[in-house]
Amino acid sequence: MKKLILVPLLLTALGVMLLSPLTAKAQFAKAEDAIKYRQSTFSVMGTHFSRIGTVVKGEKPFDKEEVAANAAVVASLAHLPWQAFGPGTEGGKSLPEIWKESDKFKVSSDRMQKAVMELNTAAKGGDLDTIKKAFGAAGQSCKACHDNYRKK
Ligand code: ASC
Repeated sequence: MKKLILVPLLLTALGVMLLSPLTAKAQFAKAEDAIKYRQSTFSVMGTHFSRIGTVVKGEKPFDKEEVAANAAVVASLAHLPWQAFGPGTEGGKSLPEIWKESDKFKVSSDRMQKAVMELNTAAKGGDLDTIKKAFGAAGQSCKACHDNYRKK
C-alpha cells in the first residue's frame, strides 16, 4: 500500500528534478547568456542609481524630475536580474552560495526590490531628505548582497 503512494511521488520528484534545468534553459540558451543578462541589468541599474547618488552627496544640484526619472529606471530594472540566476547559470561574479542558499538569496533580492520601490516612491514625492534616507537604505540592500554573494 505504501509503495502505491511512494512510487508516483518519487517519479514526480524525479520529473521535477529533470525538468527544472530545462525550464531555466528555456529562458536563456546558454549560461553565458544568463550571466550577460544579469550583469547588464545590474550595470544599467547601477548607472542610474549612481546618478541619484551624486545628488544625494551634493555633487549635483537637486532636480526632482531627473531624480524621479532615474529612480523609475532603477525600480523597473530591479525586477529583471533574478530570472537569470536559474539552475545551471553559475559563474561570472556570482558566488556559489547563491545556488546553495537560494532561499536566503531570495530574501536579499526581495529586500533590495522593496528598498528600490520605496526610493521610487520617495523620488516621486520630491522631498530630498526622504529621498536621501531611501537612497541610503537601498544602497545598503545592494551592499548586503554584494558582501554575501559577489566575488571580491
Ligand atoms: C551604486 C552601485 C551599487 C551600489 C552599492 C551600494 O551606485 O553601482 O552597486 O551603489 O555600491 O553600496
